[in-house]
Amino acid sequence: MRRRLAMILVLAVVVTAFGSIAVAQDPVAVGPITQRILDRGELICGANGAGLAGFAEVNDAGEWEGFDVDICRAVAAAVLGDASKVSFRPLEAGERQAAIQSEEIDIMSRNTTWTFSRDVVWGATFGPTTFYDGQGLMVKTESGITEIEELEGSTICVQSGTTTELNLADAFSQRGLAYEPLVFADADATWSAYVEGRCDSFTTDKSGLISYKGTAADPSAHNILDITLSKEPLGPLTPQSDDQFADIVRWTVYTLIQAEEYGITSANVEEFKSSPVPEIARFLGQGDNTIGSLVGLPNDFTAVVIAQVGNYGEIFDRNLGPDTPFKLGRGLNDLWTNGGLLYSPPFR
Ligand SMILES: N[C@@H](CCC(=O)N[C@@H](CS)C(=O)NCC(=O)O)C(=O)O
Repeated sequence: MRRRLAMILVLAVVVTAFGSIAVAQDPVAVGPITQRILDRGELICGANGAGLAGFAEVNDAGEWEGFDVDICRAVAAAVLGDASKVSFRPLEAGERQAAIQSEEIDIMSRNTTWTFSRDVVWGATFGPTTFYDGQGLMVKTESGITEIEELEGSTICVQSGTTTELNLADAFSQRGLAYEPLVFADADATWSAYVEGRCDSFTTDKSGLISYKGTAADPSAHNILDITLSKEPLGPLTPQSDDQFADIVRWTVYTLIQAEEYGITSANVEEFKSSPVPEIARFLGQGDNTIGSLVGLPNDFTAVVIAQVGNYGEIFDRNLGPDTPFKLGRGLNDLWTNGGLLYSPPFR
């Protein structure tokens, strides 16, 4: 009797052990934010409310487009297999903290600077920087102003709820310069006040200045001073409640960067899928390689993202490159192999 009991016990242990092995081999469970996205069949992305040409705006066909928009589309392609399944929520600068904390959005991709206090106080998880920027100053060309020192005693239009407002105070006090800030809660009012001549200068991220200048009635009437007041690393962020979703966002951005480094584009990704190079087969989740399945996604999510949205360089060129009104150079936003700061950790 005892022996039989012992046998049953041993069997039970073995079954439990195998059972747990079987559980470990089951697909990885997804976290709460990813599950919400899968359930509603749509990613909710916080975007620039006023519209920032080149980064986020609604085009004539009523579709959102731009560099920041494409980052959300890439995440939708990774999670849902469809880059079009995104609903955009316009957010003014001062609405960002509440949007992250209430989790009314799954992700924010909205010219938002990664700072210490936003990271720890907002309860956000920042993904990799997608656009290395810095704050600039714009003046009317007719003013003849070329140096920040010439703005002593001037009025400067600036938006509240931004790093811009804080950096401006630092930059002028460091130089012992007096100025009068004219502060607005929304971007268009800030810009209009400057255009109407209520301010001598308009300040924001240089990407924002280039965007406004590019869409101004007469771009040559505005001059961006040759000075950078701050570091503005812009990128996507998510609520802190789902580490695994934050991983998905992080590695989706790295997918875009790594694809550019390998020369994999939306046009050639199909051919690359049969590449004999082990690290490329692994990156694209081909054969026995496990990539996406480790974060609960289709194993080849990288290939899906690249096919639907393109690599980082394609996204940059499409929205900001030589064929756009902005004609932005890559500068710091180039691959590390070209002297820029874009560097993906290895996919292994
Ligand atoms: N990168 C800065 C500034 C971002 C920002 O909000 N810039 C303004 C001026 S271009 C903007 O986009 N406003 C649009 C809006 O509030 O709807 C930050 O994260 O605070």
